[in-house]
Amino acid sequence: MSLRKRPSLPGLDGPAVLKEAGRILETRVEQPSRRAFLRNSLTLGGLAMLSGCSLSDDEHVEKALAAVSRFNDRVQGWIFDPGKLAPTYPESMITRPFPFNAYYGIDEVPSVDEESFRLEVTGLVADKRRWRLDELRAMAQIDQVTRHICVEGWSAIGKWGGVPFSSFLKRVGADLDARYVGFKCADDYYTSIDMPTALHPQTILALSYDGQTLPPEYGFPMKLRMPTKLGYKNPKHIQAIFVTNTYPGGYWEDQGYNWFGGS
Ligand SMILES: Nc1nc2c(c(=O)[nH]1)N[C@H]1C(S)=C(S)[C@@H](COP(=O)(O)O)O[C@H]1N2
Ligand SMILES: [Mo]
Repeated sequence: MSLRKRPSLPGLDGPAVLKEAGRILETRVEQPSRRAFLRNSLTLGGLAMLSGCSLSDDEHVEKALAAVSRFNDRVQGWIFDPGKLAPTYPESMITRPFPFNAYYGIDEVPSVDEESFRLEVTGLVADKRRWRLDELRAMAQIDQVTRHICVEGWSAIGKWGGVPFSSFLKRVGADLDARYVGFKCADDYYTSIDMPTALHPQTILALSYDGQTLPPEYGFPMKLRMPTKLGYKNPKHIQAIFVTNTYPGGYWEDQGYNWFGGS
């Protein structure tokens, strides 16, 4: 890492401090106390301050950011409490109209044909049968009013209904000890989540929005709705679900967004 020393902090060997900080943080990850560990959570600014250096060129800043992001994934995965529920709201607080967002405009929303649609389920699952939409609708449904938070600076409250994702994973005989569940979407979007979040009681394979069939712009035929994760982790237009131990990444995650993406 090329680091420019700050003249105001003489006597500090930046690279050595950085290396030492990294070593301490790595060992802390393995320690049992999550609370103690949280106090040592790190930001890039903190890293630069700690080292008495300014991160000077873009490539090295990128590398440092990627390292901090991977580190934060581990912290977030570690402190995620599978029993803790995200807030829910009364229906009177639903945001109307609910905002649309995608990496393209609303005129390019994919149209999926209900009759020919089959959900693909692959990877570490016992039953790789494809699912018709009405078969999913025949499973027990729940609904919830929760807040969707987008990193682009808006949030909105909506009501989604569908199959608890944990029921679906159990039904297809998924390996619940696998690390990841990945999603491929009709618009080429893709993302993946950790298994503890997949099994969280508020994670639903959503088939409806506000009591009606999920409209095209909000993700027909189905989206994964997780109030414990930021907007970009909630895939719309899901076509394929796979269970894997190989890190699948994601559309925004591969461009630098934090993979865990907790909200
Ligand atoms: N298939 C697909 N899913 C996606 C996206 C997308 O572009 N394509 N965008 C994500 C982002 S960044 C957000 S904020 C939400 C927006 O969901 P909404 O249109 O229901 O508000 O969808 C997420 N899921
Ligand atoms: Mo978003």
